Amino acid sequence: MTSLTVKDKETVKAFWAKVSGKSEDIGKDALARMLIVYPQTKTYFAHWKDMSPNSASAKKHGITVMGGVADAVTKIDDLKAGLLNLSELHAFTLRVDPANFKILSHNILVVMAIMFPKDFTPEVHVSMDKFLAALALALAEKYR
Ligand code: HNI
Repeated sequence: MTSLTVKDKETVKAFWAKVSGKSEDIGKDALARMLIVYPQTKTYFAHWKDMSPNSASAKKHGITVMGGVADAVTKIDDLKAGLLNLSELHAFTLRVDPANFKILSHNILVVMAIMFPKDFTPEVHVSMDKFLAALALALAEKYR
C-alpha cells in the first residue's frame, strides 16, 4: 500500500476539520448503508436487540466508529501504534474479518461524497481513501 504523503495528511486534516461537526451523521449513515448493501456484515451485530439499519444500536455504533476515525486522524503519523488497542479488540475479542474494514471504509467514503459534494474533490477522495486504507491496515495489525 502506498503510504500517506505529507500532502495527503494535510488534505485529510483539512477535510476532517470541515466535516467533523457532522461526524455523527456520517457514522450513522455509513453504518446503515453498510448493513443494507453488505448484509454479511450483520453477523457481528447479532447480539443487538434490533439489527435494522435505522435502529438505535446501529446509530449508536455508527457514532462510536466515527469516534475511532476521529481519534485516528489525531494519530495519523503512526496509525499502527495509535490503534493497537483497537486492533487487539477487533482481532482477539470481536474477531472481525479484516475484509469488513474495507467495506466500512468504502461506505464512509460514499457518505462523505454525498454529504459534502463540493468539498469531496478527487484530491480529497484519494487522500481520504489512502487514509482509510491505512486505518484498516492498522486495525488488522494484530491479526498475525
Ligand atoms: Ni468496530 C467496536 C472502531 C470497523 C465491529 N469499533 C468498536 C469500537 C470502536 C470501533 C471505537 C468501540 C471500542 C470499545 O468499546 O472500546 N470499528 C472501528 C473503526 C472501524 C471499525 C474505526 C473502521 C473504520 N468494527 C468495524 C467493522 C466491524 C466492526 C468493519 C464489523 C463489520 N466494532 C465492531 C463490533 C464492536 C466494535 C461488533 C463491538 C460493538 C458492539 O455493539 O458489540
